[in-house]
Amino acid sequence: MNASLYTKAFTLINSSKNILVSTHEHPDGDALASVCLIAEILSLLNKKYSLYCYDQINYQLNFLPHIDEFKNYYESFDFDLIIILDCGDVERAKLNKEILSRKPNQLILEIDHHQKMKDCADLEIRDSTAAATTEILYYFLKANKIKINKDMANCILTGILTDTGNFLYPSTSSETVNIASEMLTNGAKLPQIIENTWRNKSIASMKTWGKAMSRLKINQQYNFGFTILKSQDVPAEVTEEELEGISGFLSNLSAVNGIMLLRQLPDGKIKGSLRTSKPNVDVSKLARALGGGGHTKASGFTVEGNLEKTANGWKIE
Ligand SMILES: [Mn+2]
Repeated sequence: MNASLYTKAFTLINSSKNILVSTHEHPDGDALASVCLIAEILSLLNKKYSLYCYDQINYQLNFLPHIDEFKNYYESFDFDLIIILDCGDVERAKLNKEILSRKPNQLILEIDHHQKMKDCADLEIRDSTAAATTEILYYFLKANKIKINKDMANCILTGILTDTGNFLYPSTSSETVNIASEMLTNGAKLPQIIENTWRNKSIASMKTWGKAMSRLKINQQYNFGFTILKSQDVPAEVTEEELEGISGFLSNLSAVNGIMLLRQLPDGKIKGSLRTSKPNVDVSKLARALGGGGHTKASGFTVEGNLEKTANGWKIE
């Protein structure tokens, strides 16, 4: 990554007066930790800022700094800078159209590790080889000589651990592990992060995971694992966040090219999650062909339709 991009981004932040920071809908640990980290920097710079997320935050990440500042409405409309984190596409933040119509007096800065979908950012820092958006933010801090405090270290480690499934996914590089180690030295609390992001499953969610496991089938032609969850399989008390790890866990299946989880959403659409741990397989190609996106080893899509049982599996009708 070109270091001057990081300094350019910091100059942009420094010259802005009212900043909106946002991330994708249904935010995951990395998305929230990235926003909290930027909020920590902005508060140290005494900047006026707001944190926005389309969905309400029910993730158990109360140890992250500024997490209680998230709003799912706008307190102001005159932002001169919008920072979008962890989104392949600005649209995934689902910002109000009015918020985005203040050009030319408003700029968009995007920092992300997904593959680019389409974009309208004025300055983009994108590295699809990074394991987490917080990994990119680590380099941003270093390039701008910002001292990493305990709160920032917790944010960076949370993003890395949640987006790599605690270093299980192939996106984990030696840099990822080195950064995590440095964050521990800087005071990040590993046990607290693990308790709140991994050992946080309810009985209802474990049983839902079990349903997905018990339906697992292998498609012999593609040597691909498939399973489904119908909407009635998922009790109302099970959150999106609790369902998040299923596809990652399924990718532990040995000797397959990858896995696909199809899940019927309450609104009737079907969400597909693709994972692979094979070095030569790129599941994002399939996700993109189906209108989705993501990473080469972990990607997803959403399609209209219904899950119907067939003689030897399931199909989308
Ligand atoms: Mn991420």
